[in-house]
This record gives sequence, C-alpha cells and structure tokens, in this order.
Amino acid sequence: MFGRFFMIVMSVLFVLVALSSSVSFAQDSATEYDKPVIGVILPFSSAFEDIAIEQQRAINLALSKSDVPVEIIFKDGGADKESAVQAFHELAGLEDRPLAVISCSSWASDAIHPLAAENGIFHIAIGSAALNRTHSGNTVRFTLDAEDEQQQLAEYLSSFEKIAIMAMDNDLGNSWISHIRHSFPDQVAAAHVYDPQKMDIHEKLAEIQAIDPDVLVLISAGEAAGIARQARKIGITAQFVGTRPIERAELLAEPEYANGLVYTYPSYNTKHEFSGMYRGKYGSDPGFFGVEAFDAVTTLLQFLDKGFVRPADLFQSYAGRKFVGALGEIYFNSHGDARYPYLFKQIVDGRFQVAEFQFPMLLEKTAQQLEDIFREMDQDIALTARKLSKTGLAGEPAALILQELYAKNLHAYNCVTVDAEGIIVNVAPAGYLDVIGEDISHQEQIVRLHSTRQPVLSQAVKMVEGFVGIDLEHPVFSPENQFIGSVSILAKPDFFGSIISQKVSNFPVEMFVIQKDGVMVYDINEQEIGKNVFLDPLYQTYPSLLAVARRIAAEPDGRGRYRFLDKNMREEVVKNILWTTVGLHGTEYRLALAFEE
Ligand code: COI
Ligand code: CYT
Repeated sequence: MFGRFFMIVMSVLFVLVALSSSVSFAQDSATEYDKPVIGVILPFSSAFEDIAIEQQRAINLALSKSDVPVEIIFKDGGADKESAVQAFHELAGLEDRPLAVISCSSWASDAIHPLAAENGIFHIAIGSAALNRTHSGNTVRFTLDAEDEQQQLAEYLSSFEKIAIMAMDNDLGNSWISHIRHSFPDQVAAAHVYDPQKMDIHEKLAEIQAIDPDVLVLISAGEAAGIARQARKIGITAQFVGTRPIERAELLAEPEYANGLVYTYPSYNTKHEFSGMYRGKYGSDPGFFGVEAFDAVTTLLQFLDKGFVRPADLFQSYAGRKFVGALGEIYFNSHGDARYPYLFKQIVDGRFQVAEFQFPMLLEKTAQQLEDIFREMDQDIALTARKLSKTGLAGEPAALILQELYAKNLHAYNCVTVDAEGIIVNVAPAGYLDVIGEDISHQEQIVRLHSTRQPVLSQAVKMVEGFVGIDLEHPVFSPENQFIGSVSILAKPDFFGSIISQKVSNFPVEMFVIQKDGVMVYDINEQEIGKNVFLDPLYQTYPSLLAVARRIAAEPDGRGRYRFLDKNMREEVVKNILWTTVGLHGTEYRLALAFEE
C-alpha cells in the first residue's frame, strides 16, 4: 500500500527532476553536439530518491563551477540491478555515446562495472561500498569499501556480546552481513534482510526483540529512522549502530528514537566551499553522497579538460594518485578504489556529532593490546629461563629452547642468552649467529639486570643488531640458585608501529610512543623517531608542545592541547592529545594519541 503510493510520488518527482535538469543543460545548445557526454545513473525512483537528488544537485554545482563543456544525461537507475542495467543500455545506445558513466549504489555499480568495461565506457562508482571487481582498469570508485569500513566499525562492535543485524536486501546489506559474520562468528545472533521498497520489518524486529541482543547493526540509509522507532516501540533496548549511508536527515526528525546511534562515517571537512555552495542554493547541508558526487565530477572534468577521453587514460589519471577535494585528501589505489579517513560519529542531542568516546577507546584498546603482548612475552620468557636453568646458556639444547621461544613470539626479532659477564652466548634463529660473542654488558637493561637479578624491560636502546629497539630479559639461575646470566627477547624494530598502525588504520588520529626522557620511540613520521622532544630543534619553537611533553614525562596518563605541525608536517594546527602508560618491570613507555581539533 504505502509502497505503491510512494512509488507514484517518486515517479512524479522524478519527472520534475528530469525536466529541471534538461532545462539547465539546454543553455549552450549551439555547441551541444561537440560536447562529450557523461551519463549519470542515480536511484531516483527508489527508496533512496533523496540520495539521488542530493547527488544530482551536487553534480550540477560541480558543473556550474567549471567551464569545461560537457553534456550530462541523468538516468533513473531505479531500485534494482535490472533498472540500472536498462539505464546503462539506453545510454550506451545513444547516437552521442557517453564517454563516461557514473553510477550510484553498490547493486547498480556492480551490474554496470562489467558492462561499462565491455562497451569501452569509463565508469565511476559513487555511493557503492560493495563492488565485486571482475574487469580491471576501467572503474574508479569514490566510496570506501565496506570491508575497510567494517574493520574500523569492529573496534566498537568488539565490545558487545550479542550482535543482531538488520540490513537492506541488496549487495550493500549482504556484503556487510558477511563481513560482520566473518569478524564476529560467535557474536552474530541474528541477521535479517529487508526490502527497502517495502519495509517488511515487523516480524524481523519481533524475532530480534526475542533474542534480546545488546547491539543492533542497521545497514540502512534514512529508513533507519523508522526501524529505530519501531524497534524501540516493541522494547528493543540494544545499542543502535550504523554505517556511512545512515547519516540522513530523517534520523534527526524523531531524535528520541535515534539518539545514541553510533556509526562509521568519512571524516571530511564540512568547511569546504562545496558545503556552503550547496547550503546557499538548496537550504540544507549536503551529506556524504553529495560530497562524493561533487568530487567525482570535479575531477572527471579536470581530466576531460586535459584532453583525456580513452577509458584507460581516464582510469590512469586516478589510479595510484592523491587528490584534495570536498572529501579531503583521497588516495586511489591501483585497482581504482578510494581511501580516506573514517571516524565514529554519534547522534547526540538530535545532531550528528563526532563521537568523543572513540579517542580514549582507541588509546585504551591499543594500550591493552600492547600490555597483552608484553604479558605473554613475559610469561614465555619466565618459563624459558626455568628450562635454561637445567641446560645452561650455551650449546645445542639451549639453542633449541631459544628456538621454541622465538617461534612462539610473533614480535620477536631474535632470542639470545647472555652470560653473567654480559656476553651473548647463544641465539635463535640461526640466521643471527654473528651476534654470539658480542659484549652488551654496558646496555642499560643489562646493567639493571646484573645489579637487581630481576627481570627487566629496556628503554629503546641501540642494539648490536644495528637498530634501536626494546629488549625484555629474565635472569637465569643454576639448579643450585647461582646467577648464570639471562635470556632475552629482542622485539622487532617496528614492534610499536606494527600494532599501532593496524589499530589506528584509517582513523584521523596519530599515535606515538615516547620515553619519559623525551625520546620518541615510535611516530608515524620516521624522521621524528629517535629525536628527543626536549632537545631537538624541530620542537623548540612550539612552547605548548614542550609544556605538554613535560606533563607526559611526569604523569602516567592525562590529556592536553598543543600546537604543532599536521601529520604531513606541512601546516601548523591545534591538536588534542591523550596519553597513557604501557610497560613492564617498572619501565614505562607513554602511549599517546593526538587528533586535530
Ligand atoms: C552503497 O551501496 O554503498 C550505498 O550507499 C547505496 C545507497 C543508495 C544506500
Ligand atoms: N641484542 C640483543 N641487546 C642486544 O643488543 N639481541 C639483546 C640485547
């Protein structure tokens, strides 16, 4: 009932939209026939009509800002693959064939992707988080892949035990369900799909209510507002979680149901001139869909202006390149997929806001992972020290025990034994035999171990292997309880970096590790690693940074603000910083997370 009425209204609106756009493109009719044609297939007559209109408006704004002559033909991609394919064939059959086609929605783009390649028409996918690439070198996609977004979402979802999912029944919804199931095989207790054209959700919500999940993930756009309302009305108390397309105006209409919703979303700068242009002309803020469409057309027009027309040349104009647009800095990989930062947002007080919880959450989760690794290493090495008590430190049986310790520790660069004089006497794996005989008695952790005969974790010190690293050592005693030396795990040179980069991957934050003496142990900018914040000229002209660094040195955790260069070391910006402490046996490393204000 509702569905049919909706469709009629939609089709009427679509005709109006189509008319208004042909009016706006008829102006230059004298030269019309030489203009390259771009076909744009958007889901006008579908539940996502508002998205299509936003994209169309954004594309018209991009055209109005450019004097590159083109003709844009908007086509209705409808609600499913078949309609999108039909729209594509109509475009491909035109006498004035488009040299590029832009499509919105995972399902439409997935269907058009092979057809565009086979027809020699360059393809840009927007609003398409799920795409099964079968043809290379022809489709460029502006939307971050759902798999990457899911990895970020997982940092939040992992705090729940019973996950239920409600997803639109199409390529986008189904690909999200499989990604979440893959990450949380034991936590997903229910996954339902609904037809966004029918909103057949009553029974599905009742089933979800019956299993009482602690989180309900909605793979939905604006229709999430209705789902949230119905869910709350039947007593579902789960935390609502969403993904990029959920940030639509409908969600703010009845905030009592949507408040608290947490979702992943691109972290673009809403102060880009595009937002102002859009607001000025249409009286509302554009969302991600408009921003993405604007950047897609703006970049395409630039390449057409340079004279590129062949699909391969247009594709190569994007692949492997960086752009700065309304989406911020975008990078396209060699497959043509875009990447740009995403963060957590939340509906708070009826507004879409950057979720404050994510910064301490990311810091805590990273600290926890580092602590877990340290603890595991410490337990393994304690056990090894007891085994070596019987074999002694040198020779083949001890080497086998070291090899076992090494094999069990993913983050170990090598494992050695050190005698009571501080000479390395054994090593695993065998590739490092040349460290045997090295005197490390002067290293700070060996000095401490020899004087206390207790386990030690080193500061970041220059190792005989040639890099600055961190070393965990336990003393070894003979069966008669005589101190005979120590056993060590030397962590890989990128130990901190490998953990941190995977945790903050694609979040607009930086994390670093700093010693209490001010030495940078890990930073995303390699040039900073090893520098002392209190002494290096790089930092001396930033008094607020020095003040915060003094607090970091003195206090195990805290937060602050300072001025310094952005993460590309280009412009001066204000950053917020939070820090905490990780370490073992009294050695403390400060782990800090900074983000631009
Ligand atoms: C997607 O498929 O990634 C979309 O965002 C589609 C949108 C029309 C909901
Ligand atoms: N190397 C090592 N110190 C070093 O320099 N493997 C352990 C301790």
